[in-house]
Amino acid sequence: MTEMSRNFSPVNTFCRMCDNHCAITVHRDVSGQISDIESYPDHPWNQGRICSKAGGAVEIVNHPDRLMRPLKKVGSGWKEIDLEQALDEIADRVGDLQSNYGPETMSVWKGEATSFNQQEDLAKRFCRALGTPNYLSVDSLCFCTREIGWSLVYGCWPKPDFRNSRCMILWGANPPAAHPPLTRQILKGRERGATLVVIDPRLSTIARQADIHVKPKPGTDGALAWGLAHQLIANDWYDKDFVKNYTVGFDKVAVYAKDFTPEAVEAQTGVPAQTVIKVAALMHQAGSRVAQYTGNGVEHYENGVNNTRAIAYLDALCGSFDMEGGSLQADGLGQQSLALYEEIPLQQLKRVDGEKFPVLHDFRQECNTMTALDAILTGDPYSLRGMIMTAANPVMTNPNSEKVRKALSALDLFVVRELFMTETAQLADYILPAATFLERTELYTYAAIQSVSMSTRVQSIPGVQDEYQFWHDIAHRMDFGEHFPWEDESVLNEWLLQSTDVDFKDLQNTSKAVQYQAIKHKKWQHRPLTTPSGKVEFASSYLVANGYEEVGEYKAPYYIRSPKPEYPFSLITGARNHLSYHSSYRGVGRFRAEVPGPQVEMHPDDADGSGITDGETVKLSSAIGSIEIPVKIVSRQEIIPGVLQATHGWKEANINVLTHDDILDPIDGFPVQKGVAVKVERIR
Ligand SMILES: Nc1nc2c(c(=O)[nH]1)N[C@H]1C(S)=C(S)[C@@H](COP(=O)(O)OP(=O)(O)OC[C@H]3O[C@@H](n4cnc5c(=O)[nH]c(N)nc54)[C@H](O)[C@@H]3O)O[C@H]1N2
Ligand SMILES: Nc1nc2c(c(=O)[nH]1)N[C@H]1C(S)=C(S)[C@@H](COP(=O)(O)OP(=O)(O)OC[C@H]3O[C@@H](n4cnc5c(=O)[nH]c(N)nc54)[C@H](O)[C@@H]3O)O[C@H]1N2
Ligand code: SF4
Ligand SMILES: [Mo]
Repeated sequence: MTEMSRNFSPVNTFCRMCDNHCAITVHRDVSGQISDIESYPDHPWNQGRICSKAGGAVEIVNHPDRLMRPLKKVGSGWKEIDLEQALDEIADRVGDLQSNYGPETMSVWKGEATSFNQQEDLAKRFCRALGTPNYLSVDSLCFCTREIGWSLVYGCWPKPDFRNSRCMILWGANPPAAHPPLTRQILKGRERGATLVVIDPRLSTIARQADIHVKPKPGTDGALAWGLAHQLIANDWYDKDFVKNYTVGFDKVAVYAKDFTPEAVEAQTGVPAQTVIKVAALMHQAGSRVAQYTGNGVEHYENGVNNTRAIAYLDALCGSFDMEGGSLQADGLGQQSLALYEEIPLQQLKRVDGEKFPVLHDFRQECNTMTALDAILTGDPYSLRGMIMTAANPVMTNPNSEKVRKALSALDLFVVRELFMTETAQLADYILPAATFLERTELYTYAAIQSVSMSTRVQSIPGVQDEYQFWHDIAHRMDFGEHFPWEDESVLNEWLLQSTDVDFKDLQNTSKAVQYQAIKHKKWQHRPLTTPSGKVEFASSYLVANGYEEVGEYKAPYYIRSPKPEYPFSLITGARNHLSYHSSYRGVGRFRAEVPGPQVEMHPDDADGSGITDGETVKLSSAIGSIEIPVKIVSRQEIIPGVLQATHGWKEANINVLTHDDILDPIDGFPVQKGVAVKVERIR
């Protein structure tokens, strides 16, 4: 960093290279171009630390391939057009489609790259105002299973208090790659003497630090959780007062857990019976200071919701729910609602996923993307003909890529808002250049510390719109401008905070946080939970009413339930790597230099068995499709034999060509993107 570049108005704001929203300071050079990113010292979430992804934003905002002008598909090529013309044409075509085929023929799809919360609610607002129930998003394969699983039990998704914990349990999560600020909390917990248990079929970065690394077969976490419940109950190690006074359905859980003896768990999961006994004893010794966290590794299986429920029960059994050192029932900011759920309920309109996933809809007010893509191709329950997509690249990230490509190509109108020309954008009729996070201002809430911050717009590029401006401009071209009355994002932010005690001015032009509510525990003593019974629900009458199991019963994943000899391996996909991010950031030179290309990790015994050598390109196939991909033979401890791993998002070897959009969790519709039954064939 030169002295010169430091002279030009550094801006304090937040990083959104991932969903952690770390506080940063952005520097600009003499010409005003963004030139460097540093950590900002004084924010309670990242505490003056940032990871090496943050600096990549400099390359992204200034990238020569960045889209700066709207593109319209003409024949098989692209024509640059003016923004005003593009917006006029899009608004006209949306209007025509809706007049011809009904309002529900349109859909909106929001991806991961603009975070959740505010941008999501804006997109939902647009959808409602447009009059269609077909809001689609990456959520239906990102975190809904975790949120729904925990919320079915507690009415919320509790946040682990690792710093004050005595026993920290990570299920299918690798925070050093995925959530660096969480890693620091885990390390703090360790420093203070907590035991770290990591449950993962692979030796992930965090597993290397674990006191106990438990390696279940993919998709069998539910059996393990039931095994731990069995131990806690059979040994009388559960919190009887809490269970008696604040829960419903314990008897049913006690009966169901009976079969999950340590030996039965070993048979299902491959985890030695002694390990199950040891982990349960550690939980017991930690009293109510057991902090659990579930990651993506429990999802992407067709049994994810019930497996998550089984894991969630353990908090209640340990008496650690909303306890210091256990988990926090975090209070929300209470900002104004943007999503128009009540104002425009749209109950008269049939959703494109019909009645298939009522639970997903009740909790998230959105439709399942896999089912929506099917509807485009089949016209069942009706034909979905239009889509506006932002911040997503589902050709690379949704399961069954070839079908995704086919479905999106079949749309009459497909509009994509993007930074770059992606595999998905290529299928669009219009591509609109989108603002990056450094060209927006938005609120970021940090639920675990009950705090809020607001990012600052560092620069604006003429013709490159932020999310709000785009929704606003289309709404005003159609007949629902009244739902987008705010002049710009900043005015919107001020409005959002009006229902809170937080002063907009306190958040302006700073990377500081304001705590909107002091942290308090044991709120269940005086406030009912938001579950139907107001208590912790071991058993769910709501699920029974929707046709599902009362307790979180364990079902083995499909590759175990109905094994096919021709597909002998179980493939995990998507384990995060520090410098790769789904399909994004592949164009960042400094990341590309450090991240190896696509590869499939394999145990040495599996490689020996087939004569495969390290680095050799093989053909990897599932019942859905095949790709060619180089093999990385890892060391013996790094993965369990019979299990493979490949990270998603590489166009050179797109692993989602293999994953299942046809085997879905019956409760929320999550697809099988992990534990995929595959075979490996040598090419040469
Ligand atoms: N650098 C980087 N950071 C990211 C992302 C990224 O792409 N790159 N993506 C962000 C997003 S959107 C998300 S959702 C989060 C995800 O964050 P995490 O949930 O922490 O995801 P991973 O780091 O992939 O860790 C998942 C772990 O689960 C393990 N696993 C796989 N199958 C199973 C199983 O059946 N049982 C168990 N117990 N473990 C299993 C995998 O081996 C892997 O180590 O990361 C976020 N952060
Ligand atoms: N096989 C397998 N597949 C997976 C996973 C897995 O573990 N295994 N994980 C799944 C998970 S958890 C997730 S969250 C999804 C993510 O799936 P997606 O939501 O499709 O995420 P990305 O691939 O990162 O695509 C985001 C796109 O947004 C663009 N973009 C970046 N910043 C902005 C912005 O500010 N505005 C706009 N408008 N666009 C922007 C980027 O250029 C990029 O093309 O992948 C899922 N897919
Ligand atoms: S963890 Fe890294 S990439 Fe994510 S917000 Fe923080 S600094 Fe940015
Ligand atoms: Mo995700």
